[in-house]
Amino acid sequence: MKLSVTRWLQVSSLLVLSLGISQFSLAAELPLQAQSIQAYGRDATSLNGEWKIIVDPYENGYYNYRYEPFDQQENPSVNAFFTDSKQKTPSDLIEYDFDKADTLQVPGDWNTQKEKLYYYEGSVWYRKKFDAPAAKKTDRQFIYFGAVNYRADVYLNGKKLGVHIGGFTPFHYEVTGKLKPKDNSLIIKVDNKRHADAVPTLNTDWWNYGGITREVKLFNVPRTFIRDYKIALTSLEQKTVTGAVLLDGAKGGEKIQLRLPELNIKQTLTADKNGSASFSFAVPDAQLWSPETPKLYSVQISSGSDKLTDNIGLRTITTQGKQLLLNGKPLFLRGISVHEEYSADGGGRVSHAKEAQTLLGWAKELNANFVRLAHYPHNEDMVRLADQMGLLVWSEIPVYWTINWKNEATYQNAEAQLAAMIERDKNRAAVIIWSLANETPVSDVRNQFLARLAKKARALDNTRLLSAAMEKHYRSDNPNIAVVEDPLADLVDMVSFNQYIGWYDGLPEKADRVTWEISYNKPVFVSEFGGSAKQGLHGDVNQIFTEEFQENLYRKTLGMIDKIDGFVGTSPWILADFRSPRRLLDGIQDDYNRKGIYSNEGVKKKSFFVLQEFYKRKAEQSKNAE
Ligand code: GCB
Repeated sequence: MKLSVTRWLQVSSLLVLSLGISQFSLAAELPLQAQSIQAYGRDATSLNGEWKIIVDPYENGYYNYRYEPFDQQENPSVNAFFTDSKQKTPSDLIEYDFDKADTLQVPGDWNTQKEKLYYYEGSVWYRKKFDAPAAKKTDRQFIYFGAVNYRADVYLNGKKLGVHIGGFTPFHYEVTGKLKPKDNSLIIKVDNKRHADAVPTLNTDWWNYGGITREVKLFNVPRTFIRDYKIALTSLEQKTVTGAVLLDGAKGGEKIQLRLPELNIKQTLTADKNGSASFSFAVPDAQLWSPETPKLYSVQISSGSDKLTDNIGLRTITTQGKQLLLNGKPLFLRGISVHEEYSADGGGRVSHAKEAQTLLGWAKELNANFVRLAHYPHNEDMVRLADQMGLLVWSEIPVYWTINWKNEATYQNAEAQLAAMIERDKNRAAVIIWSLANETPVSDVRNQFLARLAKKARALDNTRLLSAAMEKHYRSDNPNIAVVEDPLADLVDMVSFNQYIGWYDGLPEKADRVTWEISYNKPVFVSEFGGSAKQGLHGDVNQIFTEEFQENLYRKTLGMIDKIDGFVGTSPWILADFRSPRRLLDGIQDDYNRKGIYSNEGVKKKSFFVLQEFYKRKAEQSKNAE
């Protein structure tokens, strides 16, 4: 994909012409919950901390005994948990009491906070009581959730705000006029049951951590506020920065100030009747963002009494034939795949920035310049830290293995997750690749599903590359020639595939014999390879699960993939051991996928040093080529 400002403007103006709206109005097509709101930099009241919880496997607080949802009845029973009822007289029959209930920390998964919830898949009710923060009469209020896995039914003061589906993306509700000065009751039924039609589906190789896994906050904004903005370097040759700001509550004509002080940019924009204003300016002296110099510029946007600030990197990512180009220069991705799990000391899902920092620090030690954030959008801290630390990012949605391709609701769900991921992270220079799917079996319905998703992704963001982790097969006339051939490869910018020669496919020696035929004129990326080792278990190179076996597998695989024509990098599987219900071998796995080059406690295995050395060499080669 070649990118230029003309192309970007063409797409925007095409939309303006055909839909009569600005590029930002695209979001209006999405379900409300997926509409973007930039909340990271806002002053907010945190609703994190201790929440009351009731574990409710039969969803007794949700359904009556005829299995009808309480929240769809005109006069819901006091035994509907969202009513948060208390006895008024001693004879009242109320069969729950949040005040007497147990507690959990938010953000956090429930599985690792309470032993009895380790394997739990079902509903847990969460309740937080809070006083409304001081606000002006004209202010509007929003409640924002970083992520809840998987379904959240949200109630405020006995009224339903909505339902959100999808465990890894943010959502929010406007609660203007719905808050009381004191003692508000925010109740969420969190349900992490797996479903065949869901995204992800029933079968995954990671732990299904339930709970309010990311932050919850409440913020005030003026009646007309800065809802969203997009800013990117769209022409390397002209050093043009292009973007737009979207005001919510605008009538048109409002002024918006945009500043990048370090670059002496000071612009006054005027919102159109949809609240949107676009801009474009040249930054001839800007230092471009790269892993070696992750320069971020402060961006200040203000309108009326509203103000937002961010730190933004400027760079381009393009391809030319089989080359990947960052700021026009060939790029080799020294990567590692990462799950959003920090399970040292018994923990689980990453819930705080310091854990994200630890994981990314481990990647830096490896000489990595790239992380594949598998297999779902990670928390915003992770991506923002990558921006600061100089780690390029592959971000993906949990369209994993055997999604129900035929179901329109499954498609809509995947699309909403894709849109929410793109909308949240579209201003992060570190993110260079949106990935659509992982190891999905080729079929017509799957191809159509993913083609729709690809189209959507390009409509939402044409400044980044698309990819997907595909699979290989062997040529029928020669078992030593591996081929990547998938209609999906035509839709993406970088041909990526996972392969496990030496683990699920023969012994590591097999890598000495296999050669690769990949006939697309696109960069080639090996999105996974690896094998398991229990840290501290030593033996012969042919003894499975030893560090020596894994080390040898890394040596052999790196030797093999380095010869692939168009090879632009790899993200071996995986940074650290992570929990999976599919890994049941006692004494070795103990609920962990052991393919980490670090143990889950952060101890390096022998394979780490093989990869570290390989990346050191690659970094030197890249430097010498400049
Ligand atoms: C894969 C999957 C990844 C698994 C890994 C494994 O191909 O993409 O999610 O965890 O293999 O360890 O089997």
